[in-house]
Order: sequence, then C-alpha cells, then structure tokens
Amino acid sequence: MATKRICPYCLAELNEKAIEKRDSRLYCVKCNEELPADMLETPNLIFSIVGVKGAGKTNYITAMLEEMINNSDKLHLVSSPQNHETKTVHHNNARLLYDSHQKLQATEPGELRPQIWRVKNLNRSSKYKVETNTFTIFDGSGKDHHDLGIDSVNCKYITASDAIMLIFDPIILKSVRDRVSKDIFKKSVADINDTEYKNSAEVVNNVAAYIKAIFGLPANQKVKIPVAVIFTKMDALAEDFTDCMILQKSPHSEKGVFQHIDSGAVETDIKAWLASHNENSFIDAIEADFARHAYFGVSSYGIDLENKSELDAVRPHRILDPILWLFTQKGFIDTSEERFDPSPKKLKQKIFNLLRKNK
Ligand SMILES: Nc1nc2c(ncn2[C@@H]2O[C@H](COP(=O)(O)OP(=O)(O)OP(=O)(O)O)[C@@H](O)[C@H]2O)c(=O)[nH]1
Ligand SMILES: [Mg+2]
Ligand SMILES: [Zn+2]
Repeated sequence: MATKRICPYCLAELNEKAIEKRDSRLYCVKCNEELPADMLETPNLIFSIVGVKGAGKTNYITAMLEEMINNSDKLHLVSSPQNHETKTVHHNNARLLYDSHQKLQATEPGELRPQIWRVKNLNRSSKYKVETNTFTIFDGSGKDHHDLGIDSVNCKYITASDAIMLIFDPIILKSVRDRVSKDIFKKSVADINDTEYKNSAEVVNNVAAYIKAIFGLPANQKVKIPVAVIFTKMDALAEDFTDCMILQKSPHSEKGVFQHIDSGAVETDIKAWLASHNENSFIDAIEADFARHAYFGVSSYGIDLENKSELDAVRPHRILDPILWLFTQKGFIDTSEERFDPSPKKLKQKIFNLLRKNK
C-alpha cells in the first residue's frame, strides 16, 4: 500500500518542502501543526464518519476505539494513540462512557480535529518488522453536515478519505419510533424535542447527495470508496431481531480474521428487517449510490442492558465489525475464504418471519 502523505489537520500534501523539523519534531509548514512521526513512515488510512445530528457517531467511535484497545490480544491488532491530543480526547470520552456510565454529549459544531491512531497487525509480523498503519478518523458534528459548504474542512476530510462510515439511527424511522417503549426512546435520543423523523430513503438520498457533491460526482455515478452502512442503537431494536445472527456475538474479533459468512448473514438480517418495515427504498438508495458497501448493526452500549432506562455497564455489541471490514477492504487484515451466498429464497423467508412476528 502506498504511503499517503497528507497533513491530517489542513490536508496539504506533505512533500519534503512541506515538512519542517524543529527540536527533532516534525511540523506542517502550512498550518504549523505537529505531525506524528509514524504518520510519515506508515501507510495512512483516513476514515470519515458521516451521519445526522444525534445518530450516535461520538458514542460509536469512542466504544469502537476502546474495544480495539481492550481486545488487542484476540484481534492480534495493537492500537495506540499517536499524539497527546488523541490520547486525551479518547481517554476522557471512554472514561465518561465506561466508568461514569454517562452518555456522551453532542459534538460542538465548528472545529474538527482528527484522532490519529497507530494499528499494528501482529498476524503480519516477522522477526524484525510488524505491519503498521496510521489510522486517522474525524468525528464532526452532524449539524455541520447540513450547514457547511463544500469547501469547508469537514468536506475536505471526506474528499481525502479512504473509506466512509455512514451512520444511521434506526429510531428516526417512524415505524420504529412508534413501537419502542418510552424508556428506551428516552435513552436513545440526545434531545427528545429535537428529534426529527424521516423516511429512510430521504435520509440516504440526503447523505448520498452530500457525499457525491463533495466528490464532484454526477448523479449517475456511484461513490467508489468503501462505505460501511452502520445502524446504531441496535439495543433498542433487540426484540425485532430475536433468533437473528445480528444479536449473536461477533466472530470477527477472534484472531483478527474477518468472516464474510457472518457479515453476509447480518446484512441479510438488516435488509429483511428494512423490507418488513416497507423501507425497501433505503436498500435501493444505498445500491444506487455506493459501489462498495456492507451493512452493519451495532450498539455502543450493549444489547444485554439489564435496566434499559439507565446506562449500566457498557458492553458494546458488534462494534468492531465495520472497522474490521474496512481494514479488509484496504488489505490490512485477512479474511476467511468462505463467502456468503445471498440466496433470495432465504431473504424472502426471513422477511416473512419478521412480518409475522412484528404484526
Ligand atoms: N440506545 C442507544 N442509544 C444510543 C446509542 N448510541 C448513542 N445513543 C443515543 O444517541 C444520542 C446521540 O449520540 P451521539 O453519539 O452524541 O450522536 P452524534 O451522532 O455524535 O451527534 P452529534 O455530535 O450531535 O452530531 C445519545 O445521547 C444517546 O442518547 C446506543 O448504542 N444505544
Ligand atoms: Mg458527536
Ligand atoms: Zn497542515
């Protein structure tokens, strides 16, 4: 993989003239930010997270990074922050969520700072070397996706991205919201008065139009970089998915090898669920705009919360599936040989079962 040299702060290309050395540290000449040394030596994967306000981006990113750290032995991936700022931001958020059991607050619109991480793949190490990637991730405010122009830093990050995580909150779907209990609903939205309800195709079309405008793509072309389509807050929907693969523990974390069979089964669960809610247009809209995509269902808090109105011990569910899939798309981790066969008959049977159950 070629080493991409872009300043993670101002996105200027980092050729030799663009880097200044002072007191044995490296700085970007254009914006004067300090550059983590590893970033210049290892392939750099830039991931953007896109989703409306309150979709669950910050809680998701925090739980995902914390689980990457906590599961390094199983994953054979060792993750660590590359600078002090990344360490502090992650530490503060993770401790609030995991130790104080507090939901993280909405991200302030405006300035967007990247978190810069180092990931070492122990499955790909030799006596003197271990495959190492820099992985940069931006978590902006969902509000900025509405308010900012195409030339904003927020949009520039998306243009520079190797992959996108599209975050969808299932609770904004009217059919879901009308069925979840008041307690779950209260726990699952940042601000009850501020929560809008839309049809799912509208949400996808808005996001797709936004991303395509940033890439300068005409309406008939698909976005080519990998896109993980992630449904958050799965705990609020657990009852809809009894007996489904999506509620089973994720198998990918074992030894850092991604299992396509499981991922295909989860995708079928979500598509069948969408179809059973008359939201086929969501599936069509994703298909129409994103050439390489996969569906995921996660919960940042955990699907087995004892008291659903409070945030008890945080045990995130399938939170690493999307990032591990994106790593496979960039060739950084291995995948199982076995492929999923999406039989239309199986999908139909699933939709039928869900329809019967949700009547
Ligand atoms: N039930 C449930 N609720 C969640 C989960 N993750 C987030 N939430 C709820 O969603 C709200 C918004 O989550 P955030 O992570 O702040 O959303 P965001 O996308 O970062 O929002 P902005 O920063 O405003 O763009 C939280 O206050 C929680 O109420 C989850 O896994 N389960
Ligand atoms: Mg946020
Ligand atoms: Zn810079």
